[in-house]
Amino acid sequence: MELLVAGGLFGAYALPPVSGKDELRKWFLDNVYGHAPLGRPADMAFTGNRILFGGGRLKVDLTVSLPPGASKEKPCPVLVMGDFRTWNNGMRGDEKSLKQKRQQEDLDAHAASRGYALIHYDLNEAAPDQPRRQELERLKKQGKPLPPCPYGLFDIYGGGDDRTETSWGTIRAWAWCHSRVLDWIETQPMLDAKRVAVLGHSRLGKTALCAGVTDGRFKVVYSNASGCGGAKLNRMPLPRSEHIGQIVDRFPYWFCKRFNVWKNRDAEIAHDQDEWMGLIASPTRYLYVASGSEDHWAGPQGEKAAAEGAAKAWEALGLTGMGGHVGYHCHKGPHDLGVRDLKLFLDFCDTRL
Ligand code: GTR
Repeated sequence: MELLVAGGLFGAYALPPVSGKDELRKWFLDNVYGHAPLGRPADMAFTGNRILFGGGRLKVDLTVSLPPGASKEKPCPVLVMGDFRTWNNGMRGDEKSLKQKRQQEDLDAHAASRGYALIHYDLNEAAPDQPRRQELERLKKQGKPLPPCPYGLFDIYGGGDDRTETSWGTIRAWAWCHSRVLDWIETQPMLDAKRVAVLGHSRLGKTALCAGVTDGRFKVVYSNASGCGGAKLNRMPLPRSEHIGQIVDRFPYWFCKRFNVWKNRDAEIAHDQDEWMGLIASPTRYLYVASGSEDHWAGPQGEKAAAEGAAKAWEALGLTGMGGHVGYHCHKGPHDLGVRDLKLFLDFCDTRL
């Protein structure tokens, strides 16, 4: 068959289209995000709101905001997200970082006022938002001794220097870490581990989708302005939006190496992001997608069309897609996740989570 021929239509490494849920998930992990090398690690431990990996060599601290009146008798639903400190490779004292911090605090307060716990954390602690070499240079410049795992989870579980074509990229590693947060939630009596939503904005929206597809314990999955590699259709011609070539050139470490095969071939990619999100479909699970009307880089039309495409996976199960198991809104304005978005998302969750 033509698609299997090395160097043929789909290139030497790209895998041909597949059918079947497991095969499809594998296709996306092989071609786009890479595979996590393990599930729940034996060397993980919890202490307070801290997750320790590799026998304590790496720590991830969770910020937990609880709604008033949360108790063991009435455990509350939970929202998990990577927080805005992930931008710029961590918080700095500059105005942009401070604005992101305030934005996160507003989200925490709104979630609490609606009866939801919100857990967020700096994903740089799990895997720095930088290529390895740059991260090491950054740390060396600080003049302090290097931490035990300067490149986070990759230094403990592999896939850094020894990266293969299909090793996990940073988005997959972050999504894996969201699953470990869910492991932690399962130990917390005030939190209802059966009612957990995973969400995120932009690169963290791509991450939320990856967590939702790879871990069926997340009941609701919300991508906000995730664009290319997230909720946007690659095949839809949207000249002002980000394309695969641009994202792999700027952020090669977010994806597996093999994603390069699809560079400048967006229109012919074997499977598109509606199929990726459709993998979340089940009678008990829900998808929510949001965009910004002026966010041309993320491609709002491509995100809406992908949500509609994904909704067909629920319809195939005899369920209502859009407006039922799948929600969508587009705020007027730019690339952003604000209280106005969280409000609409929680309206969706109130009757589903
Ligand atoms: C952009 C990138 C996008 C997007 C965004 C973000 O520079 O091109 O894919 O995810 O960053 O995370 O803010």
